[in-house]
Amino acid sequence: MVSLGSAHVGSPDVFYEGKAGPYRLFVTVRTPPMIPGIAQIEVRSLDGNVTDVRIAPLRAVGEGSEYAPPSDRMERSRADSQYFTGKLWLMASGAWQVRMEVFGTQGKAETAVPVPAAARRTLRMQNTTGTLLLALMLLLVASMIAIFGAAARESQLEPNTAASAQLRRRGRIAMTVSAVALVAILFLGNMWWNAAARGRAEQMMYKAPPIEASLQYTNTLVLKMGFSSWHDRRKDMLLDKIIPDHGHIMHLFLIGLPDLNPLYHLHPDQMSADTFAERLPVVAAGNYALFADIVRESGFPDTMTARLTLPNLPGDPPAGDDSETTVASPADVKGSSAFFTLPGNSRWELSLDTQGLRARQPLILRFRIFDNDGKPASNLEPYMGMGGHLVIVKRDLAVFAHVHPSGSMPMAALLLLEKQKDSGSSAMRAMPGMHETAPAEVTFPYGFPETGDYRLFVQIKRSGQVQTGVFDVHVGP
Ligand SMILES: [Cu+2]
Repeated sequence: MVSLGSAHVGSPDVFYEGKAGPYRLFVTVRTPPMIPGIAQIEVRSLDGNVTDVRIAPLRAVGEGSEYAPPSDRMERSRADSQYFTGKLWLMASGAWQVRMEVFGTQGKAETAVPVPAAARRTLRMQNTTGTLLLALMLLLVASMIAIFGAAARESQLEPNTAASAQLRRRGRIAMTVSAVALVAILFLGNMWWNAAARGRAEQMMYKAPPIEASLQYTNTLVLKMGFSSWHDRRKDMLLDKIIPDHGHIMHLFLIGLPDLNPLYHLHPDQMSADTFAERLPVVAAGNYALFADIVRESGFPDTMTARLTLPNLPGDPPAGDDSETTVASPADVKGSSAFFTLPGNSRWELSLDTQGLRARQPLILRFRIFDNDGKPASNLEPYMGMGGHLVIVKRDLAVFAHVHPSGSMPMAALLLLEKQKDSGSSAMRAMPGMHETAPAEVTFPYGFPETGDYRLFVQIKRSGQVQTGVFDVHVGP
């Protein structure tokens, strides 16, 4: 399986919803596919009157996180005064932050959004540049052939005498030999260049570390991380150590294939630097796609992927933060809302701000939880410190994202930035994502990266029990 994105799989943009002082912001950072490259930033103020936003890129941790470069002023939309756009250069791969100063009628406020930067592809040479360079190369080659020819034919000629037939022949031979030699040099040079570019691209282009899964002692899943040259080159950026993200060193998702049913959300323990293990709960035999989320000390996230075939396994039902869900009838989202019914006690509504979903469009996914009698649920509890967790999988597995009420970045990365600030002004404290006004509501900011069919698994906790709502959505162009 190929993993394309960084924070997740195939979902490289960052979506954040949170407070900067008195202002509530929805921030989208479209990360550049090439590094160095330009990140596109969109800020929407959801409440309060914002007049000006200034942004600056900084490293997430280390020396580079302490000295902010001069900030850039974001452009305010003429049509929508609470919408701002801007661009920032990200000069190297790794964990970055976009620091924001927000000005408005309620004064100045600050916040920061973590942004993982990683090259996903290389830029092709522009056609005009390529044509120009090809023409220059041909001119150079033709000139060199002419020089070799002239040297062989005329270098020993007396002034004012014409070259003899024999000298002319010598000239032609020199031209032929030099032409063959030059073509050979160009051919071999091209081969060397391509090999060097490939090797370099392999090191520069982000790749999640490979992970190997095996079953030991009947039902213990052992995961061993492999070597990734991309990460190895970035040891200087504190990328090797793994830190817990919302209470767990790893979030492991097993998704049944081919129908994306069932879903296991597990939390293996770290046995050594590169080995994780989890005693599996009772598992039905089948093929599974495995997604393992970890966060590095710098706040840089990795989602490692593998395939796994499991036999019927005995075991206990999942306990604690672990959960399992097998859904017979997921809700099909048409238009702007859909209902999902969980046997027994609850009815979930997904409502969208828009009619239908479009690729790359930032939006807030809003889930409301009701009791059977139609009243808003009153027994929601934080689940791993937050109002909810959302797992997004594209049918063809090209996209996987693990999103939270604060956004698509790892919560551990958000906390790192939070710690850098001294004051309590920021609002990443609103991390739980449980809305005070509507306690039975959980929201997630996100943008689907491409068109296609997706499944959403929303996980919340009610009276000590983890529940999962399942919604199928179609994202149009
Ligand atoms: Cu989570």
